[in-house]
Amino acid sequence: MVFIILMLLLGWTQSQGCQPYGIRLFLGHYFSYLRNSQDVIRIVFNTEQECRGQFVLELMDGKTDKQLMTSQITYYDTQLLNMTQIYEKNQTTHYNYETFIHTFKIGLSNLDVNVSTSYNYTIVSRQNSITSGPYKFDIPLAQNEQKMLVFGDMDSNWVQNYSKDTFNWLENQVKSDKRYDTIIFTGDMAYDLESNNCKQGDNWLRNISVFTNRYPFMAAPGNHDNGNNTFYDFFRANFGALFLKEYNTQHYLNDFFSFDVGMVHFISFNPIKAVYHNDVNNITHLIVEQMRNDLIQANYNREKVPWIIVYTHYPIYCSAPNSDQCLNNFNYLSAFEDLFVQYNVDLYLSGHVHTYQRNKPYYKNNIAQYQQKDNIISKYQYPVSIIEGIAGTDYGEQNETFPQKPFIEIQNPNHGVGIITIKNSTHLYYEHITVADNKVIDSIWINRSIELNNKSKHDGFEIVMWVIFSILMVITGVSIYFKSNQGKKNKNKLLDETIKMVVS
Ligand SMILES: *[C@@H]1O[C@H](CO)[C@@H](O)[C@H](O)[C@H]1NC(C)=O
Ligand SMILES: *[C@@H]1O[C@H](CO)[C@@H](O)[C@H](O)[C@H]1NC(C)=O
Ligand SMILES: *[C@@H]1O[C@H](CO)[C@@H](O)[C@H](O)[C@H]1NC(C)=O
Ligand SMILES: *[C@@H]1O[C@H](CO)[C@@H](O)[C@H](O)[C@H]1NC(C)=O
Ligand SMILES: *[C@@H]1O[C@H](CO)[C@@H](O)[C@H](O)[C@H]1NC(C)=O
Ligand SMILES: *[C@@H]1O[C@H](CO)[C@@H](O)[C@H](O)[C@H]1NC(C)=O
Ligand SMILES: *[C@@H]1O[C@H](CO)[C@@H](O)[C@H](O)[C@H]1NC(C)=O
Ligand SMILES: *[C@@H]1O[C@H](CO)[C@@H](O)[C@H](O)[C@H]1NC(C)=O
Ligand SMILES: *[C@@H]1O[C@H](CO)[C@@H](O)[C@H](O)[C@H]1NC(C)=O
Ligand SMILES: *[C@@H]1O[C@H](CO)[C@@H](O)[C@H](O)[C@H]1NC(C)=O
Ligand SMILES: *[C@@H]1O[C@H](CO)[C@@H](O)[C@H](O)[C@H]1NC(C)=O
Ligand SMILES: CC(=O)N[C@H]1CO[C@H](CO)[C@@H](O)[C@@H]1O
Repeated sequence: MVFIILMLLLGWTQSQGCQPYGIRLFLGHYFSYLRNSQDVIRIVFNTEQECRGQFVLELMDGKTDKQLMTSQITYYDTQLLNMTQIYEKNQTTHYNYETFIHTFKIGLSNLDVNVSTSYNYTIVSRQNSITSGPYKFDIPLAQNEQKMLVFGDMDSNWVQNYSKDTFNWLENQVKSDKRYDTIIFTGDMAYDLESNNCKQGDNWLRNISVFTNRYPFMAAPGNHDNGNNTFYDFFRANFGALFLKEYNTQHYLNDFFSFDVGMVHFISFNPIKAVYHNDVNNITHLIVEQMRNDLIQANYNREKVPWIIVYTHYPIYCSAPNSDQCLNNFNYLSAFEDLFVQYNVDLYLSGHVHTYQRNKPYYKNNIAQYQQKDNIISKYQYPVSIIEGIAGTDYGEQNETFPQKPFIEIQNPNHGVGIITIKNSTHLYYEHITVADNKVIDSIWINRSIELNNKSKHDGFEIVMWVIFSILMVITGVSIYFKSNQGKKNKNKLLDETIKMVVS
């Protein structure tokens, strides 16, 4: 009898411990410059116990309703985030928290985008009766129109229920099968991810699943995401989409990534050291160089991918009282500002200040040239900048209207989210919605029918880049030719390394 109860109990804890939670999608390296066709969509979830290797994904073609496959897809791994161990030797902070993160990557060999870009997926355990799903994802490939959600500064503390309307609004988007190609999250979640022995972050994962199991969640790191040791352990383990391992050094924590969604090249960067003025290890210039190289490539690709949108947690022009960053970010981030102008960035999105705020194009703390007719902005020399930091959080200022500044076009303190619609290669539509009443309270068209800054200005630099690139390609070609006898493994490695060199 006791034995049976024990067995039942064991069975119960095992199946509870293997219940997937925090199901979330990310865009894979197919969308970055690596263009890795083995890594198109990532499906990630957590379990309390290890449950290694015990899941399979069932994929259904959204159009034909046909089951495609039950397999391990192109990549399947289970990784332990052991916060107990990370802080084991820390004198001030101790954790007792472990979670297991399961990642599936789906490649193009498994998805025939010529047939459909909509798929249903179900997570199935091979060892007990657990299934989770069906959920749905869309592959963002459509060339005619893309839509992205933009929001940030959001928790799931239901003390004051400040994010509840946002959760409900997002849940409704999923229920009514609205298509968004991705979520651009402008940083700061859960307040904070590692608080309460990481329970805060763990609950957040469980909570956001209602919309992240449907829309890829591409998060910029915020200051509240950096953890007790400022190493972003929880953030990077759970949300580290498109980070490249080789850049993850002691001081430089993959503070940059970029990807293309349809007609937009998105760039996310983390200038936390610059804006808090404590870049003791001098890493900001590395991010500047990485962004410069990225923007050069993006501009070569501009005919295919005409829009460039930069997002981060930190605004350059904001108006929170007594805020060093609102006063000085145009100085701290001036090297980035220069790049935005030089390489014609169209839109700059951030969070951090808990508001919705749309700014006039500004540069070096001064009004930049642009034209506006009705709500159409054109001939802008500096990106339009928008703060989306009002998804709802118990932490910090609430429902506050900030002092008016000459750069502010409009601000609104009620909880809300932004929607980007890319109409075509010249027209982008941005709207901000307050989630409690689902009303559009601001909208703007961006017309990028601009003459790009005369390229010849940068020709010298670009020619040098091309020469380096060509030499690399020749070296790669020759090396591959000579090494091809040594087997496929070597070849792939070489190619990989070349790609890394070029991308860096
Ligand atoms: C996909 O899942 C949704 C529910 O999430 C369901 O309504 C739909 O019929 C499913 N489609 C296919 C092709 O399985
Ligand atoms: C996590 O780390 C702690 C401390 O080093 C260790 O006792 C524990 O066994 C680890 N957990 C797992 C699942 O490996
Ligand atoms: C994080 O560190 C601070 C001190 O820097 C400490 O006060 C706080 O209790 C720590 N948090 C946790 C969850 O241990
Ligand atoms: C889709 O079609 C294009 C041309 O129409 C072809 O080049 C490509 O290989 C096809 N993709 C797949 C996955 O079949
Ligand atoms: C928050 O929402 C929960 C669940 O709907 C409710 O029980 C609670 O009273 C709400 N709290 C506040 C402060 O409104
Ligand atoms: C220990 O935690 C404190 C904050 O509580 C942090 O400042 C320090 O960097 C941590 N040390 C290590 C080795 O993680
Ligand atoms: C940071 O690095 C850059 C580039 O190597 C160098 O020019 C600069 O002097 C360094 N700054 C500091 C404070 O070390
Ligand atoms: C914020 O203030 C506005 C008007 O002042 C009010 O309508 C709205 O309900 C408030 N929102 C919250 C979350 O308190
Ligand atoms: C792009 O979209 C805008 C707004 O819908 C429209 O006015 C314009 O004609 C379109 N341009 C092209 C080339 O289709
Ligand atoms: C967009 O800008 C171009 C160039 O300034 C102009 O010719 C065109 O009329 C504008 N289109 C709209 C819809 O504003
Ligand atoms: C760009 O620069 C070239 C060479 O310096 C010049 O001939 C051309 O007129 C310039 N074009 C524009 C649009 O300024
Ligand atoms: C929407 C949602 O699932 N909210 C949950 C967030 O997490 C807390 C703690 O687990 C729950 O109490 C909420 O119901």
